Amino acid sequence: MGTPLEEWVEEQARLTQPERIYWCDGSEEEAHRLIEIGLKEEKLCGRPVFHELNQKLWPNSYLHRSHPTDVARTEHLTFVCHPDRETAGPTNNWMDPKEAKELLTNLTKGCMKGRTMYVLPYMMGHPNSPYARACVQLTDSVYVAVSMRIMTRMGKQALERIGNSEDFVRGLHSIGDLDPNRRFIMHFPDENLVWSIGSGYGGNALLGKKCFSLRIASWLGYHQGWLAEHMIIIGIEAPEGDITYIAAAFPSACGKTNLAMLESPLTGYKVWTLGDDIAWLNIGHDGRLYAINPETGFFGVAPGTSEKTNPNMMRTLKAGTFYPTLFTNTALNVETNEPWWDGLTETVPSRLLDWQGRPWDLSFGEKAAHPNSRFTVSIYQCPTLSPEFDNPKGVPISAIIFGARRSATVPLVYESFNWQHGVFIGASMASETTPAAVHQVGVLRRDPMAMLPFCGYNMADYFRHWLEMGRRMPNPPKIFFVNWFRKDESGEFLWLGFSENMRVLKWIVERVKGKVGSREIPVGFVPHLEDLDLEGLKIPNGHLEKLFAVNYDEWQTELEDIRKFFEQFGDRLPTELWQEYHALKKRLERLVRCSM
Ligand code: SAT
Ligand code: MN
Repeated sequence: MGTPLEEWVEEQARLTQPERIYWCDGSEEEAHRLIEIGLKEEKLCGRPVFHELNQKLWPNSYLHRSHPTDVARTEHLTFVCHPDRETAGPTNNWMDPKEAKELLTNLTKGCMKGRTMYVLPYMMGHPNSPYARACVQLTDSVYVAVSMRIMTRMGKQALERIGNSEDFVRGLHSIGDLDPNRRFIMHFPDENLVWSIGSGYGGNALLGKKCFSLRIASWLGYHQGWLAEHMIIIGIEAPEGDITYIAAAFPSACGKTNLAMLESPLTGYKVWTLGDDIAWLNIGHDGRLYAINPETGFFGVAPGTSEKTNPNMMRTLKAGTFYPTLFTNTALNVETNEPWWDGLTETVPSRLLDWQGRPWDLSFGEKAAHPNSRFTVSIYQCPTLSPEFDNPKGVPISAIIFGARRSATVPLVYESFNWQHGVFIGASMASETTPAAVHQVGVLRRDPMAMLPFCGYNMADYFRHWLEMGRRMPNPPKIFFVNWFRKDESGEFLWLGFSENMRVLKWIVERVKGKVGSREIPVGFVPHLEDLDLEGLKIPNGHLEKLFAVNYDEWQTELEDIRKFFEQFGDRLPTELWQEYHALKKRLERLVRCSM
């Protein structure tokens, strides 16, 4: 008899029938070996899994091209398999666990024939952290194995932690035949199990990420009194030297990574990076909210990343040493053997291969790099990495920011009146969709707390859990909302965005410290314009007013849409959210009466 882990691996091997089983130890030698396998042995769509990039300019960097249908998360193929549909809620795809397992078993039978099964033991969170979890993923993709070593703490420590116990999170992954009709990402929250077949794409295949650290972990957090959130974690150092920690939730591909690594244009301010995607939030003994980032890497959107927009990410990407850096579905500059994407350089290189490896020119009508092309890179290479990153306790959070991509309606920044109102703001938020998932891009959809695709249970219960968390904290973090994306009538962005977002962060920090006042408008508290540090900026006349304008008609449409969204939860929706809804409605009505 082996350990529960060994037995589980054997059982999965009997089902998937790999030619060999490779237990990964997370060492550097092994990383080289895995890259070699990807360069020379393992193939995807008839070509090697990795292409070696210019090692002088991009040390330890490799390009990976995915199957052309496998370029983003597939929300319609993602299921949360609770025993009953109600627990999954109206916003998740649901399948009965027994039925789901039957379906998956059929698809998985013999799927690794002739292939290698990689056994990846890894920790989400620092091994010394009381909040960390030990996990094991099985996969037949060397690309996934290398990615997981970048994104998680992989190797011996996880194995030691698991030892003889049954207590580890299980992930079974196979790229299958990459047929989108046989692609499923299934979660079994009560068993700490994720089963994913038919995709090698990040969010579908790196099972420690969205699948475990958000969908399953949110369910664990619901029962255990903590939160698993789609949030960046940053520390903002003020000129006095003190650091304010902030967690901020934005939907995928709305600039989380850029915000997490922002280079401050304001003298004396510095942003420290702790995470760009996922935060686990626990209430500490002192009653404050502490955040850890369970990951150790960035899986970021390449297009738009440049020396101008995110110099710290460019440094991170070029610092490959101990960990390799992967580029997925970017274009390739044939002359220099470098990765390329829109925005990287001012001029388009003369000879490019597109993301599928085809010679590209402007007449193609499609971008050379896929709009959701990505890099996978270790956080330890980030020059702004916070010295607190490996602190097992995490960092105390003073402010929570929700943010979305809204071309109209929503102000640049506002603060909630209190925790309950802040939960309403998060629960009712909406954002224009991006290429991070397979769906129509640019459509407005409700995306509460940026968790719509990632909450592993009924969102009505999730909102109640948020309200409850607030009640347990004597001084909960202040809650803010930001929108960098508001446009004027001609479709031009009203705000500069990128590093200039620091000016908004500064106001938020000063609010937290009680250093500045605010002005009440129907949706919340906004800055007195003179409190926003805009020194050195040339903002066209009238733009600031437009950034904070509250348009009654637009908010009526907004209220209507929120009502419809809330109604689908029926009686399960906490009454507090309806109270906040009606209070907002009243405040907006008062606004029209006053202006009449
Ligand atoms: O889900 S991924 O991790 O692939 C990226 C995202 O959409 O946030
Ligand atoms: Mn994300």
